[in-house]
Amino acid sequence: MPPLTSRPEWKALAAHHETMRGVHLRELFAKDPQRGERLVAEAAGLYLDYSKQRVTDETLRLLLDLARACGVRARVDAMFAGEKINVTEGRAVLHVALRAPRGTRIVVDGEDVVPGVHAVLDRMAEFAGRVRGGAWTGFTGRPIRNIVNIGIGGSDLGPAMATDALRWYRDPRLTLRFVSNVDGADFVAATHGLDPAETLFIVSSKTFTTIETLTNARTARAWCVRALGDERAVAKHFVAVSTAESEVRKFGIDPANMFPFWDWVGGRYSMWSAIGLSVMLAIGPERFRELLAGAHAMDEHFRATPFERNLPVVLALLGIWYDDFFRAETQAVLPYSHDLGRLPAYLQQLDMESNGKHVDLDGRPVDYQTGPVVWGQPGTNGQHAYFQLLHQGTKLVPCDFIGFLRDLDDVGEHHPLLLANLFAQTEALAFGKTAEQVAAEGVPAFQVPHRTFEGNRPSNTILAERLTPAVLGALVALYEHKVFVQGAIWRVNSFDQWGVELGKALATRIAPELTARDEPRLTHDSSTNALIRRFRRSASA
Ligand code: G6Q
Repeated sequence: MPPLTSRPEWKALAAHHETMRGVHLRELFAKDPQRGERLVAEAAGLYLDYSKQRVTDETLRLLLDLARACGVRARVDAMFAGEKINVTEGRAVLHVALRAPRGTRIVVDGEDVVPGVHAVLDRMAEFAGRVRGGAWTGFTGRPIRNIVNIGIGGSDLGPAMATDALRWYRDPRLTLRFVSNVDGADFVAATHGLDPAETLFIVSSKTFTTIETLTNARTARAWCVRALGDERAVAKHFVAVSTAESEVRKFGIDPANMFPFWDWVGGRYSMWSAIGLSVMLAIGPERFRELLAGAHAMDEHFRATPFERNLPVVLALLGIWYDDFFRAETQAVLPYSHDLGRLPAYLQQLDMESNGKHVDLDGRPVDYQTGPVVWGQPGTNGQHAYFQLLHQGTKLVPCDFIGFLRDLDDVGEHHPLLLANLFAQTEALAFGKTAEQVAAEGVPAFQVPHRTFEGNRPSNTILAERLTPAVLGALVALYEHKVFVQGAIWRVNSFDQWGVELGKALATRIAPELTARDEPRLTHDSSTNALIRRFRRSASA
């Protein structure tokens, strides 16, 4: 494979960028009155308007040429075929199998994995039915009213995001809480006001060795046993979700109360597996299956649709256009939906852990930008905070706006106002306001530059009819595949995360140095040594 930046398709894009840098969206819209209806694509209940992007038909053609030249099609086929495309860990990458309908065949190491997926889903459904129906009781015979998921990273962000997003579909009798941080404040806040006799903990950890999760799980066990006065209570108040049965057993949870998944499910791609148990408990098995069906609809669209109409491919290429050619460093995700408040954090992990890589698949350092910094907050709140920089700052920040045509809550006149703000922001970012327009409004001359908006700030608008489980599934799968396509073009392994290892290893070394009775001999740098001593002095004061 030739290095990406020496490919003719890359060079053509670089040359084209020179001609596009100064082109304003005002011009592009003026030249093509149909643009707003032409540069759109639709699939799995999602409508994507990418007309407010700084692209022409030529840009799109060149980007599609790049995708083809980089073998994106073959990479997609390899993923769906269960090939071990996570090369550094020797694993297949099959979150698509987690939402494959019964009867589909996806083979890994000679075994069709789909029946196993459905067997676990059926067990989860049976369990969820018992908990939701009151048949699964706590140690004292009381029904479960509180679910606390203990997990971190991929074993937390997906379910936490999805249970918030699907608030409207949740069983109001169940309280859902999430504990992730090793900061004890998280555990205290999550269990505040809960009755241990009515609380079920789901310990979610692929490896079951993650220090934060095990620390929180031990604290939870002590909290439960202290209140209920009997070790046997653990069997009724703890279930595990993991790939590591022996570790689960070691912790003291009966494997009969364990829901398995598989090493071909990456942590940040796992909310569709048993890691989604808290989601299923919250919204019920049927709605959970709708979530999977929505994701599957996006999988099918991604697998089978020509690239020019393929939502994940189009999103990915637009991202690369800004990231690599305009050198935009970040990507904002702005849901105009309060329930999607945690989506930006979820996508932050999905994107940054997947594509925050500095070497290609062969281990060679890359000489181009890989994944962007992903950030965002729900609208309209952000408008009263950081949108100033989006409109008038010196940085180019491509934005994804996400909204729903219909509201789920009927509480008055909120929804048209919410959508008016979404549409207005994309319009203001794209077209701005010229100095002439500002002056014509009678604004004093000294204020004119301050009140001018240069515009030409690109955004996507993603709309769906309403926020349903299926739409959420499609939306998350859209971003999963977008990240995949970008990783394929950048030739990075989007499925490992070695970058988180060093800090973990150092923390394991430092933790005993903080608590050792005798003064330890510290051999870190002078800064780290001084910080450790400061902690020790404070602890012994
Ligand atoms: C995700 C990462 C990471 C992982 C957590 C939790 O892709 O691998 O966020 O999910 O470190 O790991 P465990 O599930 O093994 O506890």
